[in-house]
Amino acid sequence: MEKTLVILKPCTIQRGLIGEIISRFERKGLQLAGMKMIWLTDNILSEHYAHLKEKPFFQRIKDAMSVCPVIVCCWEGVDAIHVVRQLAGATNGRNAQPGTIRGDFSMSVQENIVHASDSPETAAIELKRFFNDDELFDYRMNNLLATYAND
Ligand code: IDP
Repeated sequence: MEKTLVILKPCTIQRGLIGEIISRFERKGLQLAGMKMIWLTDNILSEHYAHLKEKPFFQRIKDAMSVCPVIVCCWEGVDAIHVVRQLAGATNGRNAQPGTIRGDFSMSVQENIVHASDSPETAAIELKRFFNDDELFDYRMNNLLATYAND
């Protein structure tokens, strides 16, 4: 099992898409291990986007990520990091495949709905960046199919 970080970006909050996007991950069969709303600071954004600090759009993405609070989530499942990246789609919403989150909801590179960790190493670092240990939960999902079989 893997855990991965997803951030619902300010564009998602502003467009009223929170439920729609969370539902994509839920319906896929990922398990929610943690979720909270936070306002990202310049410090945390500089750390989070350090790999882009030489890019001309570095300040612009930091500004865009702090126009309102974001929702950070931890999703868990087999191959969760890869599965969530596949669900998110290509970085540029205009290139992302229809059926992916970015492909269905974004016409932009910057305002592309979600952040998703891109490797096990990054996921471990990013989850620590945004969650304390006691904000992530291990629990068993009820096996509803087994329950239905007894109806
Ligand atoms: P990813 O989010 O698909 O992993 P990264 O290359 O890590 O892509 O870029 C992080 C974020 O920076 C993107 O999700 C996007 O919001 C923003 N970004 C990346 N490239 C550009 C660009 O060329 N112009 C504006 N924003 C960009």
